[in-house]
Amino acid sequence: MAINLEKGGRFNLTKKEPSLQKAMIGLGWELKPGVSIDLDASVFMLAKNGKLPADEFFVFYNNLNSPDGAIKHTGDNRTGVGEGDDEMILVNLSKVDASIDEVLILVSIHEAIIKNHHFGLLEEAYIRLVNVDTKKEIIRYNLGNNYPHDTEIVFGKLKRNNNEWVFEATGMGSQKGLQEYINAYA
Ligand SMILES: [Ca+2]
Ligand SMILES: [Ca+2]
Repeated sequence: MAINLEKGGRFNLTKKEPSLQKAMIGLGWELKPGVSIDLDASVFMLAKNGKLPADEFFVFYNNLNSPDGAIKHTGDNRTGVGEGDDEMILVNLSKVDASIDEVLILVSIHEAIIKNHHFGLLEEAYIRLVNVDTKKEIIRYNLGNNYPHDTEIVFGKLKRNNNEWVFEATGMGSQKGLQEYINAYA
């Protein structure tokens, strides 16, 4: 059984899943009837100063691999149609560059402002973390209906704590757009 995290909940992966090397972070969403929304998962790999060491450490649908080989985005899903994971990010924890302190996972809505789209139009959305080697689902965080007007959400973070990796279910919504995050972290 996976651990269900609540907003703000933390899970020490290194302590509780010591065998974990390769993780699959899956994002799934379902839409209310008659709605078509394109959600995009992006990853910001941040150094201690809270910035990207280089632009390439921003992994998204146009840059599918991080330079250290630790993060692989499996590609853009435009509709979210179907059950299960709609966008997936593969993380190899042992390859994360030593300068990286935090791996932040943001989910944003493509062309949200133009199309007047927001997370309130989603039936449900979740993030889950699976051990690739054992196929075991370790943690799951269901977003719930707490973001009716938001256009992007910091879903979760992997934080390096000395030599341990801790997953945090951040659940921080905003309405500023993906570009503002890029500006802040670049
Ligand atoms: Ca997408
Ligand atoms: Ca779906």
